[in-house]
Order: sequence, then C-alpha cells, then structure tokens
Amino acid sequence: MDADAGDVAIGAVTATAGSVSVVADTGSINEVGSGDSGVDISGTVLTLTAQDGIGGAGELDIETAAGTIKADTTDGAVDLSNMFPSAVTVNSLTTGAGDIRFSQSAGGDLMVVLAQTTVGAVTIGVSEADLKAETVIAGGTGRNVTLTTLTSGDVNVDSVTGSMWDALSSR
Ligand SMILES: [Ca+2]
Ligand SMILES: [Ca+2]
Repeated sequence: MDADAGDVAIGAVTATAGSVSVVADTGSINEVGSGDSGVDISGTVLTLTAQDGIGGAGELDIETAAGTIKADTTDGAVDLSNMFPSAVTVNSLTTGAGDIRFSQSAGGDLMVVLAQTTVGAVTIGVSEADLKAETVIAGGTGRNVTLTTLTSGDVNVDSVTGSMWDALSSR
C-alpha cells in the first residue's frame, strides 16, 4: 500500500505468513473512523512508513499482530499495540517531533533494537513477558523514557537516554 499524497486509513489488512508494507509518503497512517480495539494489520513482517504520524492516542492506536516491526515517521506520534503470542522484534520505532507509545501483549517477549525521538517521550510496555531494549532515545527537554512490564516479565536495557527514565518491572 503506498499513498503518494495524503493519508492511509487502515480497516483490516491481513497477509498470512507474509509481509505488509504501508507507506504514507506525505501523510499519516491512521485507523479508520474513531478507532476500535480489533487488529488492523496482521503479517509476519510489518513495515509502516509515514510523514505525519502512525496511529493516535487512545483507541486511535493501530492494533497489529506481527513478529517483526518497523514503524518510522518523519514527525508526529507513533501509537501501536501489538498482539503476538511468540517473540517480537521491533527493529525501528522513530519520529522527529512526537511521542512513541508501543505496547506488546498476547504472550510474546519484546526486543526493541531502536526507539528514538528527536523531541518526544518514549513509552514501551509489555504484558506478561520480557522486554529487552537495546537503544532507546527520548530527545528534547523533559522527555521521559518509560519501560514497563505488566504483571510479570523482566526489563533488560542496554543504552537508554532520556531526561528521566524509569524501568519498572512487574507493576
Ligand atoms: Ca483496530
Ligand atoms: Ca485502536
């Protein structure tokens, strides 16, 4: 899917055992309408590329089911909720000015290779599994990094940079 001009609105996209690439060169990638909690995109490898943001706050977050994820936008927020039963690798979550919020549930451990903002907070949460974060950078003044595992699971970090950061395990 490639929108050369404008936004991409996702209803439900499924590629069984395949890759999904969604590109909004000059716009954003959003859920259709006011959003819901159902899965919007399923695939083995998921690549989302936008200019003005990927997903939105609250139920406007984009629900995904993928084992390998890249989500990069020039500016704007990144709001993704991934549900996957086995290990998940997020190779890249990046934005310029905007916050990153990523959650992982349904049982798989999460490895984040890179999550970076130029000006914005980074919040990553995993439910009932482990979180490993290699490089996390929340740029700008007063932008926090928050890494959390809910219910159970370890948090392991390598290089984390933010004005303040919390690694809170088993809240
Ligand atoms: Ca949805
Ligand atoms: Ca949603």
